[in-house]
Amino acid sequence: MFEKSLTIAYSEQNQETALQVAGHLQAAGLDFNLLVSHQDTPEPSLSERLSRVDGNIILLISESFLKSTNCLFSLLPFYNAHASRIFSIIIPEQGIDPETGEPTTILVKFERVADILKHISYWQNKHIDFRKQVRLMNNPDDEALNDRLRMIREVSSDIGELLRTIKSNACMVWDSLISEQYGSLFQFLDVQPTAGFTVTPLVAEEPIPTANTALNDLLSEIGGVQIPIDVESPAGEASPFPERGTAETPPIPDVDYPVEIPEYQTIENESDTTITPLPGAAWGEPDEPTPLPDAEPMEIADEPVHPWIDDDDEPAESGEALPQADEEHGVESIIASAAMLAAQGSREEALTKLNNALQEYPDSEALRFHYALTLIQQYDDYAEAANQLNLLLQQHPQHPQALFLMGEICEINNDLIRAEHFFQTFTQVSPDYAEGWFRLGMVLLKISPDNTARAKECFTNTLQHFPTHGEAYYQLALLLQGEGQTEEAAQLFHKTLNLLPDHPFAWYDLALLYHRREDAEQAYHAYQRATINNPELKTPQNDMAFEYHRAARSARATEIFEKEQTALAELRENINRLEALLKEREEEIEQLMGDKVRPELTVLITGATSGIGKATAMLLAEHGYRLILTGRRAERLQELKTALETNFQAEILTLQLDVRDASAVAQAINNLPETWKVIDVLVNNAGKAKGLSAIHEGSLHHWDEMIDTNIKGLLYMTRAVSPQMVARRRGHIINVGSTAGKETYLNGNVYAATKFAVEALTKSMRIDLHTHNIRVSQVSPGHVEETEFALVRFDGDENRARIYDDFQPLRSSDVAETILFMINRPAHVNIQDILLMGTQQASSLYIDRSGRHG
Ligand code: NDP
Ligand code: 8X3
Repeated sequence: MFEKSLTIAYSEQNQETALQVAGHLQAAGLDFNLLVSHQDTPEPSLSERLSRVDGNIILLISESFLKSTNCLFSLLPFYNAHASRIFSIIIPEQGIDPETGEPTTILVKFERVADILKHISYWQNKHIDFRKQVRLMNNPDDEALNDRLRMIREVSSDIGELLRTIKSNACMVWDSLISEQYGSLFQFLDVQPTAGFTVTPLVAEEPIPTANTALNDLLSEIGGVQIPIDVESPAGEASPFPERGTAETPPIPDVDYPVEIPEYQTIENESDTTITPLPGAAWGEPDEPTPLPDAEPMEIADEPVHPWIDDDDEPAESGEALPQADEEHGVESIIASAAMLAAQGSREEALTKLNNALQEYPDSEALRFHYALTLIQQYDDYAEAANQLNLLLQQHPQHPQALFLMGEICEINNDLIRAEHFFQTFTQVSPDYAEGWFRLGMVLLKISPDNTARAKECFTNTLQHFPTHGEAYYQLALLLQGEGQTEEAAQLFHKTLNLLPDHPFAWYDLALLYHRREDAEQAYHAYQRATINNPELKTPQNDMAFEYHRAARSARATEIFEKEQTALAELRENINRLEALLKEREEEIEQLMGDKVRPELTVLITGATSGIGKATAMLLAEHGYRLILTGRRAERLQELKTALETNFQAEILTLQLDVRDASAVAQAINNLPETWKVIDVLVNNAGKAKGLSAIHEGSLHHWDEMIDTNIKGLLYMTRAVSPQMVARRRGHIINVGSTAGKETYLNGNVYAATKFAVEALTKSMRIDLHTHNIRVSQVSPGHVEETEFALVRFDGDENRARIYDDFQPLRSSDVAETILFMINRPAHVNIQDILLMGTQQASSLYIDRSGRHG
């Protein structure tokens, strides 16, 4: 029987699924609590409520969950702090297909960069729009609103990282979990279900993608081979999901619209970027409302969601043709088995397999592309993926998939000029692919919000190739609105709403347009639809402004009319500021993206509890690196972690570790939490001198301690960390040597021998690893103060340790800066060794001890 507490947390829209999961777990004999988060109630966020519960947590992740501020606020730090007790289940939910407007089952995806970008963009828009609301209300001191804004802002900046975190921790799609009878969950919880526990696999009209079907979707998108899926045959029982198109879909309230929706006329001549005013664009009479056309079943163009979908399994447009059928077959099966390995969680093996195959078939486009894709999907390693795609594009400059993916990577890195270049080239290579035009348009707007002509052309081209692209209509509508072409903008907002009937911002923009025209009745209807689809748009001030007609019928009509007039005047004034706010939106996005271009490299430093290691940790934290700090003194590690988190908001993991213990080292590295497994830089710093005796008088104990720490400790760490660097073809090892590794001095014997060994190992490692794209460097300082080096050498004798009183040696921060310099050189530069001493030190033997000239 399960004894620990367990909590199932979910968004209120997923009540029904939560109860089904609960039923299953109850049948398995588990005890648990249900914790529901309401979307728009001013209640504490889900993470705050979860922080008060003990034990394991099951998160039910759905589209609604990922759109709820209460569910997501502060979830990322909570997840990072409690990853080991969180199991996420991706659950389906009923929603509306944005393209067809039909009810459908929605399953959240965040496998691909594009999927993650969609969520980032949703939250960025939400943030901007909410901010717009707050400004419109002209009430800067409203604490509740400002709090809400702050929450949305934080979610908008965390969402990408949160999705990556969920993906890389314990997480499963619900129907896969059921197919395997919740095995992974029970294993995670470390419980046995009651004897005879069994759950009937889900039966749906169309299978909801499982991990494997999702993988096959991906493979078919990229033209790869399919992996056989072990599907359980349907048991013939009723599906636990509501049927598509039933009452589960919230009814869309009918709102009458006075505007005839004319057909959008696509622009034939590509150079003509103006939108011709369309016939029938007159504003309708409120008294004779014309119904908003139903979302007719649209002819949906056969538009693939990503450019690497390959309908007919033909080679990609770039003309990929493997020299021989045998080789093609070999490459395909390698890609398939690497994908299988990745799906089973063996991502290192998958990457190694692709990497080895690349040595054999260096010219295979498919291999290199899959290698880049795997680096992104499994390791979030955008930098190396970009290197690989660059190589691919050097050989095949028109490879469409590589161009598109490079565009996405550059956009994520806020390198908008290059993103424009790649999407632009992509549209030349694949001019019929609508999404390429759309993405190019969005990037152009980000680069230059005022220069709208080219963006308009792009959105127009999008619609020529994919006439049901609702977002393209919306973007065009915004551009026209910005130019004062309100009639045309209104038509395009309507067109957007024909395709995306739940688009809250199209409704809201329409409401504002009606408001400007003082058409309060229509404004009110549009406002209603906006708030149904995004309740955060509903505010008391907006209510008052938009509800004029209703209020006019009431007894207090005059009073409210006056207030309304004031509100209207304020609203009009604020609408005039909209242009300026939209500009700020770009700055906001830039700022958000700017945060993401912090180095995001993970550096492991041994011996970080004092001296050079500690100074390096402080400097790197200040520069935004993620740090794994090790040493034997746990208390010091904790103090340092707290200080770095507080002062620099750094991400820190500490490992109490004695580098002399080979099995402890291996275990610590193998058991790193999932989000810390990728180590980009290893700084082998832990080391010491013990004693200063002639060789015939030395302490065997001291000799062992120096050899075990300085040589063997460095070797154990390197052996544990370097294989993943080799697999990823990326990494940097920096060994802390010494001037004592260059020349010996009186009684320095064994310490010098260990540092000579470090130098030999540095050179040797470099020879072994340079063909794997790994940098190996050494820093060789002379005397360094602000360390415990001398105190340790003389067994805590403070008098003997006063060796820096009569000259100015290096400071620990000098060595830290040298290490930072080595790390942040461009990828093609490896600093092999830096020998540095204080100005008053010429060599191990010559030191100007005439006083500190510092
Ligand atoms: P410190 O004594 O200040 O720092 C040494 C660090 O190594 C401490 O954090 C200590 O942490 C850690 N350490 C020692 N033994 C172990 C072990 N068995 N397992 C894990 N960590 C260990 O000296 P420095 O900062 O000066 O020394 C850092 C490196 O710089 C050494 O390799 C040293 O040889 C080298 N160096 C020093 C020079 C100097 O003049 N100071 C000059 C040239 C090179 P804990 O005790 O918590 O485990
Ligand atoms: C420390 C410098 O000169 O004390 O490596 O050996 S020295």
